[in-house]
Amino acid sequence: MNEHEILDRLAALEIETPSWGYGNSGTRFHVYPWPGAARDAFERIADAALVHRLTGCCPSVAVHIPWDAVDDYTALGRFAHEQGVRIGAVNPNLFGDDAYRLGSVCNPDAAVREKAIAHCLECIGIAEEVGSTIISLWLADGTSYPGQDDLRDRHARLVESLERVYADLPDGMRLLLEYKFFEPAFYSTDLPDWGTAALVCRRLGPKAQVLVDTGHHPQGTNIEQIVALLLADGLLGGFHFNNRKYADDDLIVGAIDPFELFRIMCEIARAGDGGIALMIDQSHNIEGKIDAMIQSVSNIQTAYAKALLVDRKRLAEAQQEGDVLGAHRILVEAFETDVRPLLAALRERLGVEADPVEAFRRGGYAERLAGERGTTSVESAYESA
Ligand code: RM4
Ligand code: MN
Ligand code: MN
Repeated sequence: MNEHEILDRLAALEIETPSWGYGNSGTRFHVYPWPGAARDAFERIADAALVHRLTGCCPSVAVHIPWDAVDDYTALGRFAHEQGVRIGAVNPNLFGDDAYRLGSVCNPDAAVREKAIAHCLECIGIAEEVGSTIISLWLADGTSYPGQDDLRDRHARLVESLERVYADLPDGMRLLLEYKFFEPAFYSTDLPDWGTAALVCRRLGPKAQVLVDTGHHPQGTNIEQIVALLLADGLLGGFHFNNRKYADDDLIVGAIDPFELFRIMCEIARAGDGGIALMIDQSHNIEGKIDAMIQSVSNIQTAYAKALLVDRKRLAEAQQEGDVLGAHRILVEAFETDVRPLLAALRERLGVEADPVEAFRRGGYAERLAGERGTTSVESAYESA
């Protein structure tokens, strides 16, 4: 690929940001309020729009319902549009309600399952209203003790419930199923891994695809291989970027392991553009929200630029010849390339500043937002919504 083609591919990269990344969040120990953090759905969308203005590549924002619930979704969609962004994935929240103690769509109580299904159907309606084509589902369902519930029955309830949701999807809308191996359940999780998610998607049909989140795997998992296999089977619907050291830490993308991010982007780059909903799913507990988000965007672009630089022809030859070290060196050569000039050229083309994090920091945005919104104390991670 020549530099022009690489720039075209880079310019086509779109990264969604999550509304919940702009509000206060914390650990289960404490939430430290951030001055100027967004307080409602409109402010969260406004912050996402600011990230888009500074980066030129984040034109959509994911919403979580009911965290982002409003009376008038058409107005919310219009507000996003006026701000220069659109509403992306609609995420039904199936864990933030007392009824879900034993699960949502897998709950042994049929009435709770009905409630969960009804919420998903409501979210499909919201997605239609705001012009979104993605319902993104992560379940907190699982059990914490052996014997607590029947594992096969739970799986059957899962499929049965999701079949109802799937049947309601209008043409052009996709259902993304996000798996996670543990937490909040600690013994079994109903959608624990990509294989289970893929099996369920196969049962549902072509509008259901798997969503991979970096932090949702056991230590040492080869995430890029999962991405590669799902792509090969047309089953990768979305990817949530973040970074982790221990579990689902939701740290700034590429902060801990930029080489892993590069390896994942190599698979995404190989697949070509389009089709995969790429989103940042991180939460900021001790750092500012907006510059952390921009840093993540920038780290993804860096990794993608390096991935596009991989000399695929030479790599394929080395692989074919069985040149183990040679092939490895070709990959690492791309990773070690300084892509800052390339990104500067990209940003010039996108009409944004060469260093968007610096542009945010120097632009007085944080001070203005802190002045307008003040500092809101919150009691728990999700009460900011
Ligand atoms: C989950 C998962 C989902 C996100 C929630 C807030 O761990 O990553 O994508 O919607 O957190
Ligand atoms: Mn996620
Ligand atoms: Mn997560």
